[in-house]
Amino acid sequence: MTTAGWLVLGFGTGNRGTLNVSNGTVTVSSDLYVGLNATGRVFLAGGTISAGSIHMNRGGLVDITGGTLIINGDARAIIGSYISNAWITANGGAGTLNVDYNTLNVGRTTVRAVPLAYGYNAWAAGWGVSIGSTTNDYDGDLLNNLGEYALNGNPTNHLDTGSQPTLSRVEEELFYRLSPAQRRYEPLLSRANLHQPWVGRLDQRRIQRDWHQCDGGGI
Ligand SMILES: [Ca+2]
Ligand SMILES: [Ca+2]
Repeated sequence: MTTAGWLVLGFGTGNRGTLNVSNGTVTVSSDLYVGLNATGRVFLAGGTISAGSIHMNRGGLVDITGGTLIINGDARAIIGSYISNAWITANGGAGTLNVDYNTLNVGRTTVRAVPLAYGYNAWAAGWGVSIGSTTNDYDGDLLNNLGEYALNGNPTNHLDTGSQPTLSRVEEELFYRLSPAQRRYEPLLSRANLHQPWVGRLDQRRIQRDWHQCDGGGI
């Protein structure tokens, strides 16, 4: 999408303009107004928004989870003030933004969200104490750190072992309960899918007689 001039989100009183960008390029040849006199929202998840300049007011929000926002010239001061106002955020306010001028794009200001840290090491580093390796049980609740990580537990609180998975059988299907909060259930095993590869190691005859009697390799 390219505009020859302005792009205004939230132009007049009562207006509400939202721009969602997940790929491709949005080019605003001159000024990008986000919340000029009303509510303007930009959600940048991927791709590029390129503008001559950016102007925001109280009703404006630019939330960046991916992709790149590029503004002509050195816009670090105005971008910095918008970040201070929480008008430009990363990951809904949970992340941080990287702003550079003249490095990633010559003569232009580039704004990107710093990728959120993920994985065991990032998770383990966030408890204020050294909880140790994946096999350590720091809080002594008989669930090791990797188990706490997998089940959304608290590795420093022995009363919190996260969301424990449960298995339940409904007629011919065995269900693995992933998250009580989400109420999501995934069919794990049924007569209809006994021939799928991961079930192949199970003794189907015994499964059909008693769900609990199986050699278990597939589960
Ligand atoms: Ca533990
Ligand atoms: Ca725990």
